[in-house]
Amino acid sequence: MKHLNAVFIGSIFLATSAAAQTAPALTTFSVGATTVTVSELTTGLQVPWELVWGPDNFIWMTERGGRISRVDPTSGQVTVLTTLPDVVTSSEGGLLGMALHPDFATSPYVYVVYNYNDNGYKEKLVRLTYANGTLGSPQVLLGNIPAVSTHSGSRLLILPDRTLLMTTGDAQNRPTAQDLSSVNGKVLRLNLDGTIPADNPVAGNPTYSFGHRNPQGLVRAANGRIYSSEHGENAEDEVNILEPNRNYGWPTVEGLCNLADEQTFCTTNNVRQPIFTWAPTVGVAGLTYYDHPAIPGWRNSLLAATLRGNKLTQIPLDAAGTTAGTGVFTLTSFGRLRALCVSPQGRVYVSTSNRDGRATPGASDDRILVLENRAFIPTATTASHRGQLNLWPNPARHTVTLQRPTPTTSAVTVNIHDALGRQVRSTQFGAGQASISLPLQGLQPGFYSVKSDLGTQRLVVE
Ligand SMILES: [Ca+2]
Repeated sequence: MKHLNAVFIGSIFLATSAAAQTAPALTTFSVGATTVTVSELTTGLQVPWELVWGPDNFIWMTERGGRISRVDPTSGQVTVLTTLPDVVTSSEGGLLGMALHPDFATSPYVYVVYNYNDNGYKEKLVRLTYANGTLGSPQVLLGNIPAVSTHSGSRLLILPDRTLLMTTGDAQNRPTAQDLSSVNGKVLRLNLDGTIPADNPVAGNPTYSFGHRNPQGLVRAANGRIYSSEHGENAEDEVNILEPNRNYGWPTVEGLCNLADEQTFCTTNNVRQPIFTWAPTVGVAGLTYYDHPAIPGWRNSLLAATLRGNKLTQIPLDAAGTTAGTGVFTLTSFGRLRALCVSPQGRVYVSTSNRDGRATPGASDDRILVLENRAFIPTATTASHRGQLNLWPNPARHTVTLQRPTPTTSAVTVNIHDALGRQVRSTQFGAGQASISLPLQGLQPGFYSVKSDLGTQRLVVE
């Protein structure tokens, strides 16, 4: 723990002292009235597959060959944490997605998905433990997943209820996507110890949603909705809103339910159509959500990295998050783009994928690019916005989870007031606690204020 504390104390200093990137601009582009500057953070990488903004304010990165590193977002320096010895790369396979435990200070676990050999090519979900600057103690949470060198899915996302979503591909065995006895072609939902949550859609089954081909983007937005991007075959790539137990149509349906046989299947099976498609396909990979004042024209938007399309797509959302507007394409001169993450300062980090065997790499490939508004000056309002409580779900029905950005150092009271200002609930974070669940039974549907040391936030009870 001593080392971890040192990391976190260091990170607090970094977060408050980090100035704008000073690397030379490679190019700029406009988002409305904002000039976004693109610069290089790190070069000489080998197929960075996942970028995660960590609780230490470093970028945690996987590279497909098996390396996991922390990248300093100011200097770009790469510190290797481990190289997993049993990763087997093959075409699109290797070390893929990663997620960090939300209570990292007390549960220093890193979840990764990778391909390996065991009587054939397989895929597994492994939990690693971070200690003393390295990752070790591998624990397989879900193994022996059928795999081939393509269509392995493998994005990970931990939800505020402490369950883990994991996308899987159809491993080129198309019927598995509709077969609930197969873990392929799914979005799976697991507890953080690998067991199946008691409230999964089908008892004893890890399936959260099905009918997927090769989903490789996964993000939860501030509105509480979960979005996933998915590689189509030829005609259409997709962005879906994931809902429990919904069918996304593959292999009968690709993209929208717009062909005659698709329409029949969609009607019969209540298929959830994508909210956004690229036609023809562009090889959509990483997906993130942007809602920072640094680039106002990107607020409440999804950002998608595309491989074959060689571009970043901004997908604006409506207030409810259920409808996508017209896509805006940018960052078109850096080749294949695979992974991305957003910093609390509103910078977007995007990794190239020009050494994956499907492009002619430049001398500095692969690299992490920084996209930022260098004229943005954080205000007290935006600074406190970063330190808000995360309320999930919101709207909430039975229970709301209150999540702090960092654990408390001493007990902190949280009060909930109704629209007339009357206090209707009170609870406490204990010292060292970052997350609590609050039952909402007995509260009328409507708007409430959640008041804590982190300010006042609105909660909708439905
Ligand atoms: Ca279609």
